[in-house]
Amino acid sequence: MKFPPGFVWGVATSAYQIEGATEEDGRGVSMWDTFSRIPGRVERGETGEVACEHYHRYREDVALMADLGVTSYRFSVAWPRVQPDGRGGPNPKGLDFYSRLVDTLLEHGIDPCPTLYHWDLPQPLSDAGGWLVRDTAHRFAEYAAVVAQRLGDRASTWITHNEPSVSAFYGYGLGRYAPGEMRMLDVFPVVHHLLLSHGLAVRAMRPHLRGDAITGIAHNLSFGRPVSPAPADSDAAELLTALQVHLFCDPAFLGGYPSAVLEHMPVGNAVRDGDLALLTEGHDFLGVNYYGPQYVTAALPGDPLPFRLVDPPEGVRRNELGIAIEPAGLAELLGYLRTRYRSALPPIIITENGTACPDVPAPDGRVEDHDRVSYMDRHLRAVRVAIAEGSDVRGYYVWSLLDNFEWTFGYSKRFGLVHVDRATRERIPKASYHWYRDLIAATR
Ligand code: GCO
Repeated sequence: MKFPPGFVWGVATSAYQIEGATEEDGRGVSMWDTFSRIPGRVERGETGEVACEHYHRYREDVALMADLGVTSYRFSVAWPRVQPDGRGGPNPKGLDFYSRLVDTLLEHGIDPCPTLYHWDLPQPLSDAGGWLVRDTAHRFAEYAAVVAQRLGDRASTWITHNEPSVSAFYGYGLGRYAPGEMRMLDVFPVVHHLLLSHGLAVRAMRPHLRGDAITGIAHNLSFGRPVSPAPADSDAAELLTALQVHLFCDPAFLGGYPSAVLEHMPVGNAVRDGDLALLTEGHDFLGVNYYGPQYVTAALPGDPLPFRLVDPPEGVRRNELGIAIEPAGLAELLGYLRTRYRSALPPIIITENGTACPDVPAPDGRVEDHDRVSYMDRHLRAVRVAIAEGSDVRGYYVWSLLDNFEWTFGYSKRFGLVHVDRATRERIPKASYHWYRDLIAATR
């Protein structure tokens, strides 16, 4: 497989999913610490308290990445480590950790790609209303400036938010993720404050960033797919696509919110004068997290949403989380973005792509995850197709380096290229790790 010169090969992780050490070195409490302790929220009552012990084993993990040959590492910074209360003077020990991590990466020739927010809002800010309140966007900008001040001399690719749509819909709409609110589609203020906070953060970070620094958001973008060709199902699928793609990308690339989507969401008075200009700022690239499409049918009477999320139909392959596996959907999505946003669309970085497999080690300790190899191979071929058709894709990050805390699934689902033993945290590279290493070596 050939890729454009300078193509970035990476792996991605997030703080709460791997770090552990949640009570060390002055880290504050995040809304995920709180949420995961509520009985029934996470399988087997698991939490991120220990996770992969990455906070203490980061050198070993960077060595694994160096062997793998990745050119970049996408990690997230835990806001509560940097500002335990979500505001005010920084906690030096928290910042030191990320500074050491960045230095270690650079020693191995790996570019650090920090993400500032992967869902772990400091608890005091969540208690004060979280992303429902505008003040959180200003607090985020202040936090972003603190991190940029410390890491901005060494990191050049910056992501503010990971998947604002998951923050909004899973966190505040469906109650599946922290903070667990069930407002259904009544989450427009959350969406707006998240997107607004990107513009505010980029403005606050700029003075501290290197001249060659680029900034963007990682959105999870996927299509709604109708389970049947019936018009009501197609309409439902179109609405879901609009909620996932248009609602989050139109403000940046078309200069405003999609009015058809807003008919389904109470807008209130969240948008103030000057906000729309801020929404278009700081998009040097678009981060695309792609796993697979979401199947839907028309809503039934009494449903809380204007569509019904359903499992993929018979015959569609799915991963351990039940997500449909459709590599061609990635090329289709990239084409859709080209057509919808034309010259306003910046270069794209695939900031996450990966799958969960059973991954049971054989008696000799090897993990032969051939399904993951096939998943990555087919998705990278889809990226090639999109590039040939005109997409400007600059890089690809596998989700994830390590088996980790998979949110409400706890540790029961494995996404890693590296197997992590749940009792000893011993790391064992899987077959997919070796495959990815060979691929990177062959393409460089
Ligand atoms: C996401 C998150 C990851 C998940 C992954 C698998 O993109 O949803 O970045 O934290 O672990 O997506 O569900």
